[in-house]
Amino acid sequence: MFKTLALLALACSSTVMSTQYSRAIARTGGDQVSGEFIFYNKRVASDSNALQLQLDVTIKGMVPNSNYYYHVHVLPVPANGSCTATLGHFDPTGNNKMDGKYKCDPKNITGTCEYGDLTGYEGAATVAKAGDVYTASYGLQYLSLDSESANSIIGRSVVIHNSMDVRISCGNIITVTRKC
Ligand SMILES: [Cu+2]
Repeated sequence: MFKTLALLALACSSTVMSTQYSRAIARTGGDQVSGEFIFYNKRVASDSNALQLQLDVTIKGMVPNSNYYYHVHVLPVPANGSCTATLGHFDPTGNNKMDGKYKCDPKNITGTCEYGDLTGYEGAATVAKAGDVYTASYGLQYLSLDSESANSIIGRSVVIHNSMDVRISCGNIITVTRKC
């Protein structure tokens, strides 16, 4: 314990290593499939004032060779655990006109994608064999952990859908702020 604190203090006092992260975690439960989604701000090395949101994804219990999709949904999961009650995907720019023609083009995220459609621009989650754990890690420049931002994911949820588009796992985005 003492050692951990000492290390933390050392890291925080350093001006080279910026360790002032702000993070949020969504743990999604379900009968078979479960996920962990860690969102965290990372300082951009070239600009000490700039923060970039990152996401680390871990999903367990997936059927092999089947596509799974996950998104940030508008509302949190209510106490009864209903994934349906989270409404649709978080879409702050209204790129999905709900006309049945929605298609997220990863080359034009700002013009075509719901910002909450994470697998829309990063690709579906899939595993090759039973027991494999899916992991992915990438930047999320269009979403924010700043509650003042129009693109804020605070107070929302993450939902995993199976290949039949059934919502099988969901959980709330819980903020964990770390400051030096
Ligand atoms: Cu979804």
